[in-house]
Amino acid sequence: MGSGLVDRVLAGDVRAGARLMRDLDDRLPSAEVALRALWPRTGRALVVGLTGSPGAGKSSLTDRLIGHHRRAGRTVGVIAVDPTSPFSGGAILGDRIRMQDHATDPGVFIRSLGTRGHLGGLSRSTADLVAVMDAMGKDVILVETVGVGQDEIEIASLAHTVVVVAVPGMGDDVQAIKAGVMEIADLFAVNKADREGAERTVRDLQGMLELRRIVQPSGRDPHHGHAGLAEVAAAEAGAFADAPSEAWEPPIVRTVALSGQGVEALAEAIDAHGAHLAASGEKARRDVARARSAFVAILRERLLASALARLELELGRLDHVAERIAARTADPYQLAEELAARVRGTP
Ligand SMILES: Nc1nc2c(ncn2[C@@H]2O[C@H](COP(=O)(O)OP(=O)(O)OP(=O)(O)O)[C@@H](O)[C@H]2O)c(=O)[nH]1
Ligand SMILES: [Mg+2]
Repeated sequence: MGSGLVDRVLAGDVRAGARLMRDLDDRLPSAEVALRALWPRTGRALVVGLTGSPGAGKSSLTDRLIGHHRRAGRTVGVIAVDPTSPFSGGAILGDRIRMQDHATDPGVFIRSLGTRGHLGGLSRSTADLVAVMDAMGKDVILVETVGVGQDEIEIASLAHTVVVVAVPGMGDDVQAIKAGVMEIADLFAVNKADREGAERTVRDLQGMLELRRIVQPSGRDPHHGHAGLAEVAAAEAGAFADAPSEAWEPPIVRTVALSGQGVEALAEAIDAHGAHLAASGEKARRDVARARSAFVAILRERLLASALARLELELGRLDHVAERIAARTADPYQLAEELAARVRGTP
């Protein structure tokens, strides 16, 4: 493959992009080399994450948003993450069908991604796909993740803008929306607003946002968790010079993805958030936070792979070692420390 593939990806060649994604999925060393060559040419795309409970309408909204961006002349990449699926990098899931209208549009590139069994987890493999689509020249990358487990929180370290999709009738106490999800939301879409209970859902969300304001009176954006370090880095880069009032109030937009009602308002709110990011210096901060978590994910995968290889070499298969640990004939703390020391090169 070599540099030919890299050049074709940079030229936006769909088949080259798909090929590279497959190779990444198969963990081919050549794919990693290609990613390295692409890296300096990435960082241009705006990454928008959509998360929400299963069936909330994320794919339907994504489909509508694709239409919006295409009409505005922007190219779009879509990554539909299905953490329950073993398939990776292939466009085989139902989402593809839901976004069928755009399947033949060369300005739209859609991939589904399963993450089961990957050492680096969701963030690592999704970040790789984002990088490839970015290198392909996609202006906007929409990442759909089902709101289960940690994945929905992880989307915050991957996206510039996080849209949380809520639906009416999720229960009578403050929804099934967890505190962590409230914190990562830059915008709320109350989808299926054609259904009963939408106003109630909007009021619940308003109440939760009000609480959040009281808990965080400074209006500091809690996005990305590790604000401290990233903020320092952004400040050093001069991005934060004096932007004291960069507080962003997450808007709540009612949508009916089926009819398209409210989708323009949602798209405008997403654009407004993008403009806010740029004007406030927050974009630079989030870019640093994204780079940070991507780097840590790569590092974690690397170190873990080295440690496990070492383990196999010296102590036998992981399953066997686990059996010994379970039988209390081996000590997990001591084993882990010894392996870590060896990986560090300081036995
Ligand atoms: N009544 C109503 N139904 C909707 C609306 N939006 C989506 N749906 C329906 O809800 C179902 C789920 O929509 P999807 O777009 O697949 O939802 P999703 O969040 O992507 O689902 P998963 O990816 O499986 O978690 C489909 O049958 C849609 O037709 C809406 O605004 N109103
Ligand atoms: Mg979906």
